[in-house]
Amino acid sequence: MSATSHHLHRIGALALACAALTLPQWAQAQQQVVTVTIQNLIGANGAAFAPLRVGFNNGSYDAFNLGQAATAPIISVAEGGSGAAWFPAFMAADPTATLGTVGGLLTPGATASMSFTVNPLLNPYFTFASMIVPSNDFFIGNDDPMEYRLFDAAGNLAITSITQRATDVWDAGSEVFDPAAAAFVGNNSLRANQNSVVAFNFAELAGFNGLTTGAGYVFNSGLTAGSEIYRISFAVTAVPEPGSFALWAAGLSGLGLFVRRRSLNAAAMTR
Ligand SMILES: [Ca+2]
Ligand SMILES: [Ca+2]
Repeated sequence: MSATSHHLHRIGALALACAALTLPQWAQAQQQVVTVTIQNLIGANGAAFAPLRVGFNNGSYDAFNLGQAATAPIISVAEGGSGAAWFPAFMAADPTATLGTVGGLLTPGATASMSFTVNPLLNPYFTFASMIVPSNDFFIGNDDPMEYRLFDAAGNLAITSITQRATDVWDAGSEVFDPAAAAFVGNNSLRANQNSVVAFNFAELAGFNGLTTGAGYVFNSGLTAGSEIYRISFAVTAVPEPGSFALWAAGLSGLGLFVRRRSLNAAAMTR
């Protein structure tokens, strides 16, 4: 070993020792693989749902409030089922959140699943949003970003499922009710600004009854206030780890991989 490489080796060992001393709490947490399963509980010929946009997060991103004008990111979900504005806004507010999408168009009775690797201490909260299809600007989602604390303080799964009912359906208040202008069943260029606020509303879905949906069936809302419409279920398996120090050391040499995975995640989000 030359004097120079010996010196570098010493610096490297020192850096690792310092890193171990300053190891942040989140880096010590056991990563969990969370499998999210979604089910459309609505009866045949009822509403479908756009892909579910999800975020495992620190509870800081709040896209909408009951009785207030919807933000642009939640409008993009509610009017078009898109995550193209929601994901960047979420990431800007909470840069270490784990974000993604579950499923495609979820027709009545259908299910879909997706798995995410989540740090339960860094991102204990779960936020979701999905457009109801057909609708002008109806969606499901959590108003309070801290409503669903998926993991407790010890990192254990605290919620196994979330069930949404007809009374949980939101009207974003951004687009006037008009089946002829609704995305996927009408001419989207005809839509008109509603200039209202976020409110509960499932009754207007019956206004689509008799229309042929994009999925090819004749729509019949069939909902009453107590109808269960959607379930999100969670199951976890721990990611095997060789010990937190080894993980941290591997992390130092894997920063390039981390950056590459972040860009892959970003690519996945914009689908
Ligand atoms: Ca809110
Ligand atoms: Ca509306």
